[in-house]
Amino acid sequence: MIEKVVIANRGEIALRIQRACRALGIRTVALYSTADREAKYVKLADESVCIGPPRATDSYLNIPAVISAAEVTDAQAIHPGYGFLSENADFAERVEQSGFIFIGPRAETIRLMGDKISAIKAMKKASVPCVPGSDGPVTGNDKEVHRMAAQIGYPVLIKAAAGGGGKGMRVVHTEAALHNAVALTKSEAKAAFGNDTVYMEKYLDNPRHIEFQVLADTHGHAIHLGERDCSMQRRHQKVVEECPAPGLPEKLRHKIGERCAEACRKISYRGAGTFEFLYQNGEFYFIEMNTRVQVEHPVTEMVTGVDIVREQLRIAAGEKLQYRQKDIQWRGHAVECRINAEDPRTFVPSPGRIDAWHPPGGPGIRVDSHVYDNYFVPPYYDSMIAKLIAYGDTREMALARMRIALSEMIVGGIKTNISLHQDIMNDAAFIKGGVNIHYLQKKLGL
Ligand code: MV4
Repeated sequence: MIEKVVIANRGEIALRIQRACRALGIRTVALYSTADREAKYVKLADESVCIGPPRATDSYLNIPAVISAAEVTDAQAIHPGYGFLSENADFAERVEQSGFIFIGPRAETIRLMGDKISAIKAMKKASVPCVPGSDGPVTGNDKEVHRMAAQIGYPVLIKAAAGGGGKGMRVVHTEAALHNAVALTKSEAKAAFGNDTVYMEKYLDNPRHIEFQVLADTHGHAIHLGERDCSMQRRHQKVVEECPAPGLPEKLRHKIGERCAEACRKISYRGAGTFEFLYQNGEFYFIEMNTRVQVEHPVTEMVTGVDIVREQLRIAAGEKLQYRQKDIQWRGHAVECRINAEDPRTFVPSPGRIDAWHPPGGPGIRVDSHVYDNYFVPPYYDSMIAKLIAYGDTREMALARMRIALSEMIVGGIKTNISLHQDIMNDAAFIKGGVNIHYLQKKLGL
């Protein structure tokens, strides 16, 4: 087994990874910026290394500082968590070149999925259903581009190959608007990602966002852990996630999940991963793959009983998956509310000192958080301060527990979005289940 892991992240996920390490008898090295000097995850780690000043570019994104920390502490592996360096193929490559284990897929796989065109190509080849589209970059003269769009059918969506997570997209409704839309999206993509390659897809106007969790080991085994519905989002920031997706036929879960697991086997995927789909009119359309552990992984853990971070560590150590697909069972329902330090109406971040901290508890309640009484929320990073997860035998029971948990939760001294979550948990369409990706923005009147 790996003996010591560097955790190249902060906040709740640093603590979550640390707990998984401890359960496996692995020692931990916490990395921190000077803004996180007092953090709980730093105090609880076996060792800690300061990697720079508050700004992420000077600390959590500083590749030489992270690798040096692994060297000076004599660690064997680096876990990148989510965000920061987690999907940086150059980082993964340099970690392995420096003789450490990168706890994630091979650099080559991260690169394959980072380019959305090559990701779609690989998935199409592996029989994962994709959105009708250009099957490659949009090139050629206007006439050829017009023909392509007519073939796909308007409206079409122009997307940056290096994009993802919402940046670099443009909907086009008519042939007249096509030329300018392609030119504009290209120039935006060039500015944002240093790559002006774009591709075209049929625009789906009212989809749900449903993603499948997979695990793959280095012995050719891959399984899926079913899906999560992440449709409740605002400006590409997820607000509520749940497992399973309300109303999804069980047969369809097994069919799409097995396609994802088979795709993992075909590309020799390693570790945990997520296949992102749009789901509309009973059909799944692959859009992107995430090659990291995700914020919302706990809802899958609650329903399947699989510790996803533990499996990441075991896979990285070269062990075989300890589950076969037939061992995976989905029991009950889990919902996650992302608790952010922000104004619940304007969404403006609200950093500062938390002068009262009363997390909820009781049966079926899980709180993943790095916060403690008198914790100072730094202004430099993401505003998420806790993930509140409620489990129940049924969706109704999970939602009932979530409402009670939200009513118990007290976070003093800063603004939070707890009241927004209370509003969502009492929203008739949400309670019914199956709202689409535009629902929250419409509800908020935006
Ligand atoms: C789409 C789409 C509709 N049709 N692709 C947004 C982020 C990026 N990951 C993909 N995205 C979308 N791709 C087609 N062909 C709508 C979105 C989209 C979206 C997707 C998932 C979650 C939230 C979203 C919010 C707006 C648009």
